[in-house]
Amino acid sequence: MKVDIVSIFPDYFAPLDLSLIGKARTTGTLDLTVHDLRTWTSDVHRTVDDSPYGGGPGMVMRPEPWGQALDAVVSDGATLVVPSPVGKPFTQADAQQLAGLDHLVFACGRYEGIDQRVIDEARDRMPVREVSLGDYVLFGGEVAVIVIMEAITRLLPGVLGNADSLTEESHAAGLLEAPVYTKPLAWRGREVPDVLRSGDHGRIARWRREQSLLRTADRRPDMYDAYPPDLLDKWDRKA
Ligand code: 6GU
Repeated sequence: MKVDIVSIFPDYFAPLDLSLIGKARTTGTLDLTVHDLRTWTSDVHRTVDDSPYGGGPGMVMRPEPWGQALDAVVSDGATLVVPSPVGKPFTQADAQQLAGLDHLVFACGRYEGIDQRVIDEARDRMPVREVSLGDYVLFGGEVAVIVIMEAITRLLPGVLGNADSLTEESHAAGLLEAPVYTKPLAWRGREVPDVLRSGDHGRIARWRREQSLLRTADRRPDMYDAYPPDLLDKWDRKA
């Protein structure tokens, strides 16, 4: 997969050299380039922002550098992703869809956002996804792009060592996962639940399923209510 990120703070993306994203880049699974938006300014101050038409606080990103940047990095078949607090909520389903594409371009806005005409013009030329991470406001799209790239990269073929992780995850989709434990058996007076040491794989699966349902009902009633009833079995109805 090819990825281009355009930002006025390229240094924000240093973490993308690390860990499994770094490895995906080294092995060639991920071809990722970070671009400085100011590359596409022409004035001596390399200006990217100006005051909003209609008044109000803050600054808006001017369209000219963005137009030139997108002209330079967008290919035929690219999808533009614009992280924004006014975007649609970014979900695991979005991560799966984006992970199946050949070329993603991320446009990182700062200040009060990017001049709307940039997004409107891009929509005439390519698929555009404005996505939000949640109902809070960040300084800019940079950290959101790192989050989105983590969600996508772990879905790329060969990135996760244990293919079972993704299979189990999709099996449990729509519910929160059960709690997990490792050694030692007893720690600060707390023991690992007996069932997990029983060796009874049926009982263990049933216990995890019940914990998932209880956790989801308690912490994410919205998710619990949206869970498709046909995915509940006769045992689940007790939870
Ligand atoms: Cl994707 N961007 C910004 N700037 N703020 C956000 C966000 C994204 N998601 C939640 N808040």
